[in-house]
Amino acid sequence: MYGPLLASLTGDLDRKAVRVGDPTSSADELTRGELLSAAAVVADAVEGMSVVAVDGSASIETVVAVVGALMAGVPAVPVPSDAGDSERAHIVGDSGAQMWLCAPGTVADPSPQRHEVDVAARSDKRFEEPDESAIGLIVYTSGTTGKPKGVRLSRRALAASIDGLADAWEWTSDDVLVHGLPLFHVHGLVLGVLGALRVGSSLIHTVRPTPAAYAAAGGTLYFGVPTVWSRVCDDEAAARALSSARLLVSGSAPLPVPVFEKLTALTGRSPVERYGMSETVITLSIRANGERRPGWVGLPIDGVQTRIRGEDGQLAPHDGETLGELEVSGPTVFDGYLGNPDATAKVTTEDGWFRTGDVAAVDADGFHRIVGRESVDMIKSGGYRIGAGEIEHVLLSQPGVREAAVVGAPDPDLGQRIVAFVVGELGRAEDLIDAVAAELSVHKRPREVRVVDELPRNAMGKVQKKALLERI
Ligand code: MCA
Ligand code: AMP
Repeated sequence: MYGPLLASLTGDLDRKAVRVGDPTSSADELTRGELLSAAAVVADAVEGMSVVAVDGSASIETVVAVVGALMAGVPAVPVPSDAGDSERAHIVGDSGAQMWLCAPGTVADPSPQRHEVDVAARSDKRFEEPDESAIGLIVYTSGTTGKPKGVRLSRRALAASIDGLADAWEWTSDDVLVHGLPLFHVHGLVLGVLGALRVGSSLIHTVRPTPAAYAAAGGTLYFGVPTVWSRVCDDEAAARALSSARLLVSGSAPLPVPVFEKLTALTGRSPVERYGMSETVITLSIRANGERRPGWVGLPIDGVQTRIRGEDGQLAPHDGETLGELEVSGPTVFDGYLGNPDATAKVTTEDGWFRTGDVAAVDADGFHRIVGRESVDMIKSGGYRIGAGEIEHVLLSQPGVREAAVVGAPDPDLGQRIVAFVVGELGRAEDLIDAVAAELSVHKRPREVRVVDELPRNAMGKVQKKALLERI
């Protein structure tokens, strides 16, 4: 029904497909034809494998690697480029990846075997795309407790999400997409790379999502997380340079209303907000030709249905006021957590809808407002989803730490900032921060460690995180 995922790569082969690099300096570039031929070499190397890991560094090799795996029909697992030892080992081990795909000299892990992507290599071998029900990507994401889980995304879910956004945003091959988001999550990789390749618009990846790089890139369509847009607003010259863009899109976390307003004032463009999740790829968006209401994330994309369920377990009315957990159904929903049917069952209703864990209201016109997460243990910092439990686990394994509790404190730059409360005999707080960066990933590190005599607990002995948040 959705056709080959990357069909537009095979037409107009001399057209620019992707450029990765700071726009103010030299960059790596590939036309569609070059990308297709370089990716065919990767596809040849991985053909027949069951899963491959891709180093998710912001590089053109990552693009070639993911396209190559998709061409060969082998599910790709993007691995965070800043992942520490345990997180990398967990992702590679849990997914059963049989090969690393990476840029030359970037991955030192002894296993599995490594294929270094050569962007200058060419092959004219062509591959038949598998059925759309085949898994295209497995993206690892955090829960409230435990290690990250592998989210199995079918090629159908990827295609339906991109097509839904193309429809909502009037996104065409005439657009030039610009962003500098990480290439190991849905936002940067699925929407930001596969989206451009499927729609046929050329992509400029700025490596880092800095205001200066965005201003210099000269695109028509820009993606950012709220932290990026807030930083753009702090650099007024850069913000004004975006006035000629067609759409400025924000997602991955709530866009604060003051940032919406300032960006509108500086660029003359109201940002378009959209809402998604690793497990649902993309669910809701403001439409390019529709109302842009600050604090609201718009309507379901084509083919997707939503509903909200109140605390009483009943479906809640769409009156713009009543809050409930958002549930989603449609072709964009994932195919379950890899090897974890219990976790999949917990987020699936009896009639097969996905429970997002986000609290929302829907108005009579179908417009959605995301109010927050049901659990305080799911933190969004700089647009990254981080589970309090995984950080607490690492902190508790450090010498001298007897108790640990992690919260997401409100932060003007990051949305939420990770603050760790610890009880014990401790040396330097920085050692705990470094331990989390080295074991999990740099973006999961606490920004602050507070040593306390005891943690507030209720009668059952459970840590009262709301009381900790009140102390900040
Ligand atoms: C500092 N650094 C450290 C340490 N302290 N490194 C190791 N150990 C330490 N203790 C250094 C790092 O080396 C790195 O340096 C730098 O700090 C990174 O700092 P950080 O503060 O993390 O970077 P930032 O610039 O503040 O990052 C802000 C950001 C980033 C750019 C907005 O958070 C970001 O890229 N967010 C996007 C997240 C995202 O795409 N989420 C999508 C998931 P150096 O700079 O030298 O390397 S959501 C999703 O996919 C759904 C579907 C959706 O809706 O979109
Ligand atoms: P992830 O799994 O990393 O993709 O994170 C998904 C989560 O990001 C969602 O469950 C929401 O909590 C949050 N999120 C994504 N987009 C938005 C948005 N536009 N507004 C509010 N929250 C968002």
